[in-house]
Amino acid sequence: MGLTLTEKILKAHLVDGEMIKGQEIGIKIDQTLTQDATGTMAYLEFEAMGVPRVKTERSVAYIDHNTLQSGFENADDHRFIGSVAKKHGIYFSRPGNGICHQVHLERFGVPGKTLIGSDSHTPTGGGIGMIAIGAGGLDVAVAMGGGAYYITCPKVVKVNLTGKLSPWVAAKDVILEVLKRLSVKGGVGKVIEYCGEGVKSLSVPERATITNMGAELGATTSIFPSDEITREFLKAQCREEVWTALAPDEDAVYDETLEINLSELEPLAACPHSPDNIMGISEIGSMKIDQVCIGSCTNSSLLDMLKVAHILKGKTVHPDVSLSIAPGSKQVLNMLAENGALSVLIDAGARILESACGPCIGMGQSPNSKGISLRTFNRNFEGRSGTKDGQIYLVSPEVAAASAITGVLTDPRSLGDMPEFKLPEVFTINDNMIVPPVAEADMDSVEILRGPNIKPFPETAPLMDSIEAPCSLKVGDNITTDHIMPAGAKILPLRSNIPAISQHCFAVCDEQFPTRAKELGKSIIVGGSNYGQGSSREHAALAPLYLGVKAVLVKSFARIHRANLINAGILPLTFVNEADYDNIAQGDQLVLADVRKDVENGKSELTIVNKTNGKEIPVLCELSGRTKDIMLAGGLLDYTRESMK
Ligand code: MIC
Ligand code: SF4
Repeated sequence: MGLTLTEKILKAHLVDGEMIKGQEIGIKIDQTLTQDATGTMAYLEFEAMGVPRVKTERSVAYIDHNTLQSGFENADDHRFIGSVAKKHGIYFSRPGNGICHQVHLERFGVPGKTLIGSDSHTPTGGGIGMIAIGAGGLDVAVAMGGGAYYITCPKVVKVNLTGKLSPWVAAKDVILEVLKRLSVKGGVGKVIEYCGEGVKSLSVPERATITNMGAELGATTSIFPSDEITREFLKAQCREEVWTALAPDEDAVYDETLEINLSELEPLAACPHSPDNIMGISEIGSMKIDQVCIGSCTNSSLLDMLKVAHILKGKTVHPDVSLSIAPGSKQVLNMLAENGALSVLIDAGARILESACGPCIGMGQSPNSKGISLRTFNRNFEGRSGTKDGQIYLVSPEVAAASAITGVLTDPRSLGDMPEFKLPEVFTINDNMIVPPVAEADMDSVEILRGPNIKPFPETAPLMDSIEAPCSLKVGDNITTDHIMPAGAKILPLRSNIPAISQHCFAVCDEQFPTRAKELGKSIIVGGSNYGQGSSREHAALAPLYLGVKAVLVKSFARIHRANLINAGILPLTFVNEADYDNIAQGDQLVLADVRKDVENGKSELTIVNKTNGKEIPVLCELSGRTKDIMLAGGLLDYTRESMK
């Protein structure tokens, strides 16, 4: 029986377990990446493990998220990460060099290699045939130390692409179509593999847009084959030597298949407040807009920017619209400057932002009250833009640019003929903002620079014998990590200070939660399905840990967040009968008797007694050998320390 491309790469990296779908496997990790908002914590964890030099083939630390320096905190974090990188064998991409995923694709990614990153959009690397997965900071720290990375052996979904995109229809519309069909939880436990004739018509940046936003499906990752188009891209980046041809076997067997005829697609938008709330641009109609933001790791490549410049050429941004543009990397910005496209953008009235995440993570450019904002980004969760009642629509750069001129949502197909946009034969290469680490022999000469905002990892404790605690919070379905641990310009500077950032935990849902949870001492959170979707931020587990949360009981979890809870020593539980969700109210006193003994014995069906209403609620506690030991030890850090003894 032939193998899918996913299975081939996973098999070649398998170091623990068997390739049986649904079972836990450990894979060797070739490359890691971190960004600054998750990086400080990841490097504190790496330091705590006591490994002197990273054991991966390539590890890179990027500064791209917290680049708004309205106080000393972010700048201190940058210095800390830079010094750790220099000492421990990690390449350091300085602020200004670009968004981690864009730069990694350009300068470091290698087809067929495994990459984990402390950012959920790490699957961007799937655009050149990598198995690239988003993970919590602790998992990345362990991988840097040479440890395996554990995932559930995924099902593989084939997306069979046929036809060719029509003029002004974009790669963004492909992934929005997949989201429309599969929803934000449709990818959980799966890898999305793109195949078929249509693949050949998509350039690497287009493929990367699709794999990047596969994160919004909840998928483990997404991947394209590595073919001649991949070779041309790497050659243009002067890295042809890392190319290898990679494809699934002819007779590969897939768990599911999705057919997409590219020729039939039309421009789409993800409407507020979920990336799977999809409508056609023509269906929404010519809605008046207030803001347009172009950029983010989904749509900030040179190709995207050239299309935008073509549309804006000789025009002026509509008087009622604010247009911001953040090119994805220094390479992109530099090439726009060299070929004159930058002055086209400036001429049209675009507000040019530095090459960083910026508005995507609420670092500036929050829209006006009730403002309608078109963004080429990947997430439109409520409040993420920094304006609680902002109405965010996710669209392609083509739709964004066309609408910025007219002031209303505009179908770019009304622009007439589309010229052919081609990638350059050679990109402008200048890696002067990537600092290599010092040689191992010199590492003692590097001083680690710590700022006063950098506080240690919160205290952990081994799993308790029994948990008797009230339900401190009850929430509904599709709770994102942006609900649990909001980001934005005001809160992000606290990422290295768990006691301080915890004060904002669940601020979007219930501002009283942090005080209440702290007063209760220990508590349990109850939620609906797809709990913890979205980002990889382990702060969404570390803040509840600090606030005394011992267990989270939900209908279902998103992958990375569940792993982060286990890594933080918080018990992840699911309802056996979803209807029991109604049998718990906020404030009810819950008892999970003898839980430590049950976990030790590998018992997965446990019972929670609701002492307030007398109901007995069966719950699942699905932990494998390794995750069981992590829970018993009180989290991954304690487990790793113990296993290193
Ligand atoms: C995001 O897009 O939500 C982020 C900010 O990049 C996060 C990481 C973080 O919270 O630091 C992600 O996607 O993992
Ligand atoms: Fe940065 Fe936004 Fe991409 Fe997250 S989704 S890495 S915040 S650009």
